[in-house]
Amino acid sequence: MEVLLERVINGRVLKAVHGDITEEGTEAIVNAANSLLKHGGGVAGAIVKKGGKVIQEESDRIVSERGPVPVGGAVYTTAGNLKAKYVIHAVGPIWGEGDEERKLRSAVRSALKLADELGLNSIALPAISTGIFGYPKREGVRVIVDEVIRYLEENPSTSLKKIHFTAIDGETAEFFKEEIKSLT
Ligand code: AR6
Repeated sequence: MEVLLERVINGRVLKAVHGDITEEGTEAIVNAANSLLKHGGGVAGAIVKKGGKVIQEESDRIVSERGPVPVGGAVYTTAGNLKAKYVIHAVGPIWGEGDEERKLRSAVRSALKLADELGLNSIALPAISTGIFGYPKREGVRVIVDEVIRYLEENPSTSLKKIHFTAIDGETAEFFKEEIKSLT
């Protein structure tokens, strides 16, 4: 885990982190999930592999009780063996399905809202949709960081004090760094 950049914006600490999100010590980590919460590859696969099958079991229960999670929505489970207390499963769009930016913004916002409802102090987000779901990386990162900033501006009483943008691949981590650096 390497912190590439750290900045304080509006009293909130934002960090660009190069590393595995399953190693994060934040209270919640966000998963880049699909609507059925079938955690296959990418971030989702890593979370279930390291966190244990309880995460998939809780996810299955949620979908069987409430139905699929809509694109742009988020739900949470416990985090099994991970350091985090919660996994917030956010469903981003698949590139090509249409209206992708709005849906990606909505997925980010849904995750932050849930974190607030849980009263959490810290959260780590991956570059939702920019892996298996094919959202162009540079653009996806811009949208994710921008939506977090908007959320913080619109919700000054948020419990969130620390937000990590965590990417396992160097290129995406650099994009997060550049985006945070460019914030005014
Ligand atoms: N830590 C941090 N970042 C990671 C990690 C990790 N352990 N693993 C991958 N990334 P993806 P999506 C980066 O594919 O595009 C799954 O099958 C990766 O390099 O995890 O939203 C789900 O079940 C990329 O930049 O998410 C869904 O079906 C970013 O995280 C589908 O994939 C997101 O990549 C979701 O696809």
